[in-house]
Amino acid sequence: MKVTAVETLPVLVPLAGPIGSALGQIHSFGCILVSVRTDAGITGENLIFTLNGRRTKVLRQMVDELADLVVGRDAGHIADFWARAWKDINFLGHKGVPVVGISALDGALWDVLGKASGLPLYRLLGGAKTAVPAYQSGGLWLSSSTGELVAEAERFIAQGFKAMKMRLGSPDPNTDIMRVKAVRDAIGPDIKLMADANQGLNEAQAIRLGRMLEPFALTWFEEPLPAWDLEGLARVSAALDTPIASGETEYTRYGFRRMLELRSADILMPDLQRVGGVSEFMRVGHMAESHDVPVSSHLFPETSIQVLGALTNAVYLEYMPWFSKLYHEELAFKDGNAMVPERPGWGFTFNHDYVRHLNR
Ligand code: SMN
Ligand code: MG
Repeated sequence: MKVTAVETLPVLVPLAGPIGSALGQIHSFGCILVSVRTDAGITGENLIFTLNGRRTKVLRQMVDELADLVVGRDAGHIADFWARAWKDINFLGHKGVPVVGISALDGALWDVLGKASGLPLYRLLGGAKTAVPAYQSGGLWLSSSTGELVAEAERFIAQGFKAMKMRLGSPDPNTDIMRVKAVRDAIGPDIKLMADANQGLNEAQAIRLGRMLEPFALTWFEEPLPAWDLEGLARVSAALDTPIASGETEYTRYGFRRMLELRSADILMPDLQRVGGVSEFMRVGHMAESHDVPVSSHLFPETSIQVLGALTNAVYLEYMPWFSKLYHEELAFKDGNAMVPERPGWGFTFNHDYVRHLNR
């Protein structure tokens, strides 16, 4: 089966209302829908994006410019594509947009393989579990008042979630603590709670806030420091009892290898579009396994669930509803777990009736 074409379609996916995090305000997502077509009539799909549609065009250009590495080639030679692409991007660099381009094509090729074999990716990748604990991440933003946080947390429990994540980054750390306390008091001790600082702190602030957070039994304290400060992150991890989760802004096996060597984090959370696609997520997942380090996912719940379903050390799926309308299918949940789809490939296909109505 040969690849015949790569198509890229830009769409702007709106949010119902703006939300706030330490990364700034978010009102929409500039998405590139990627389709890899083959001479067997099978099409593999994938999605990459930037916040608020800013600089999304460079992502599209990157995928388009990598297309010549797959067109005319065997669609099943994914590792070969990856290795050739890695060499090819050397001049631009092995992080950032070039890696996002590789991720996009890698994931679409895996989707082709799954559809061609009639198997969901988690089975093709080895098959570890049929359900993954999920946490609701689509709320508890910095832009919500404490009252809104409590109401939202209660709504998440009513939806069936047994874990949820809130954002940190109030100008006064005491405000963060007051907000965490309000949510913990509302959800009780049995619901898991994570908190994400989105790289907004320095080392001293992170250790101080982390110590103040210890009584609230967080499942993890996420991205306390800027993504590049892996040594500082290791010191924060060592100073706190609360587990540190990080890695959503890290690239490839080389970035995660360094995190593992330094013991930067207790939980790694690769992002499918930054890590290097399905191939590299699995390499990182297995490398983490060899260090007895658990992994979670970052965004992209519809696709990430297939890689988590193939890793015995996968602990949580981040559930974020941002892109759910782009697909025909919906994630299914049971007892707070997301069920790994048994449909071929990703098990999720773009709904072009919806996509058609979105702005470009
Ligand atoms: C996050 C990522 C991207 C945009 C907003 C918030 C956050 C998360 O870091 O982990 O979901
Ligand atoms: Mg995060």
